[in-house]
Amino acid sequence: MSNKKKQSWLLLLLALGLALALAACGGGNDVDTAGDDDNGASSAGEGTNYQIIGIEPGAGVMKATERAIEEYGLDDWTLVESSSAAMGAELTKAYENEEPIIVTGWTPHWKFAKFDLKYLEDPKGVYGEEEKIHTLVRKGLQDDEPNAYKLLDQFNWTGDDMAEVMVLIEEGAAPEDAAQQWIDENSDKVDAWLEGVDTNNDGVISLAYVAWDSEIASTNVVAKVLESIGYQVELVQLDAAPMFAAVAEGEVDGMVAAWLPYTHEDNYEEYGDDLEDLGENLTGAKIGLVVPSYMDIDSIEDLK
Ligand code: PBE
Repeated sequence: MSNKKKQSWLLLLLALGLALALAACGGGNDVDTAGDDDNGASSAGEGTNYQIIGIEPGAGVMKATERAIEEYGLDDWTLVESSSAAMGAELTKAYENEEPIIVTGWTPHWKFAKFDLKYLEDPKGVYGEEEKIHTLVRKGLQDDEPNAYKLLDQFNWTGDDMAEVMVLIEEGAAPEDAAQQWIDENSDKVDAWLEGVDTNNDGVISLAYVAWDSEIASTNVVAKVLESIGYQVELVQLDAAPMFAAVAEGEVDGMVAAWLPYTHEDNYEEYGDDLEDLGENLTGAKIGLVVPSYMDIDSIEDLK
């Protein structure tokens, strides 16, 4: 090798070494939005007071989170009971201030349209996999109200459809107005649900739901369509288990809010034999722990 060549090799090595040294120092200066120290895991705990912001007790995602705390050994952490609306408000406040927060989350949900968020990886599979939302009706509905039954059976849409209604509500629309707007803008889909359905009815149909943002959206859309074919509709707001019980006991006609096979597995096991499952109305749903993307943790295991 010529001297000149040797020199340029040396220079290259020096430059490489300098770059590596700089990178090593620079790491510590990164803005750590998840907390004060460099370790994303413990800083997430300190930044959030070791609290996971939950929703209504009885929701499947709450039960799954209690299991996650146990299975991942998150002894320092507490799951805070709250409501879906309060969880959304806390997430919004934290996000606007770029503060760390961990919530029990699910898709479809307006929060993913509004914020840059991520699910924490769940290597133990505590939260299950892809969920489907099913329509369940009371036994005997088909004989009593064949047109309501047929519409409920034919109701199906996508996660994006549902999220559109949720975003309208989040932005201030009354649920029934958001539902009507979506129906007006998606008449092709609604027409398909009404195929072969006689539109001249005069009965009363009652639907049970829980005040989860996703179910407020779907239940109001179905209610509006039922009204458009002559029914009077009663919406009955309950908790998760009583919602299943109400359909199984025939106290209400149906619900469009059963997340299966994981989220409501225990409710379905308890009440499934006493009701009629009309199958899925939405696929690709999901539950889990959700954090803003600016937090530097990626897995539930990082919380330990
Ligand atoms: N959710 C919304 C419910 C199902 C629909 C995910 C909050 C639950 O966890 O039971």
